[in-house]
Amino acid sequence: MKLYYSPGACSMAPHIVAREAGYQLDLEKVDIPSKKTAGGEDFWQINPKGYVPALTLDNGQVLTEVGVIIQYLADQKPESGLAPKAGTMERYHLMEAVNFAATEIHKQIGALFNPKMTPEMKEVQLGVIERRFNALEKALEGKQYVMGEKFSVADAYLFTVLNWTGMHKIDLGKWPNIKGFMARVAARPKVQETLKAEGLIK
Ligand SMILES: N[C@@H](CCC(=O)N[C@@H](CS)C(=O)NCC(=O)O)C(=O)O
Repeated sequence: MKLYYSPGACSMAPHIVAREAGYQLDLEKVDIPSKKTAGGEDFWQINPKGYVPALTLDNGQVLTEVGVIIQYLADQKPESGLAPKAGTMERYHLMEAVNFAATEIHKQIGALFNPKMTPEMKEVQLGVIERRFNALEKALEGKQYVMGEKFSVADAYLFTVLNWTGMHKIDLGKWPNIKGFMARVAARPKVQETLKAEGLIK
């Protein structure tokens, strides 16, 4: 299997999950602006949507969308305990957290990367983000991770996209549960390995 990624982008979520689950993944870096891979491939041919992540399977199929790839990786290695069994109520709660990460955190913080965003729009966007963070702060109350005591694929996704707050000077000090969550996830050995492999830390 090969994961097409860009350092620190949302593709870091499947990268973390792969390491946590014990996969030996091939990694291929993508230059997002030029849509060229480090190996010289045209990334449009891999993922016609033009964005990372993309996972190529050993049978040649390509899987895209962070929320789907992370659940696929967990389901192929159920012993990793990174996602509850499909069909259980717990699994629906995991999917709820993954969907929240995708649409309410990933895409809301992601919008701030748009260089054409005006200061007025940025203010509106920061207001939306603040409301989503308030909700997440409550959801994390008294918990180690979003599903409770156990680390799951949803935590890998949330950690990855919340990690962008630093770049946008959003101070997490206002949300102590989120800040504590970030420190806990960052301290996990496989997360440290991932951050190093992507060149984000030494
Ligand atoms: N819906 C997609 C969004 C992926 C996405 O936003 N990827 C960003 C990096 S975090 C990207 O590659 N953007 C480049 C582009 O859209 O051209 C998913 O969940 O995988």
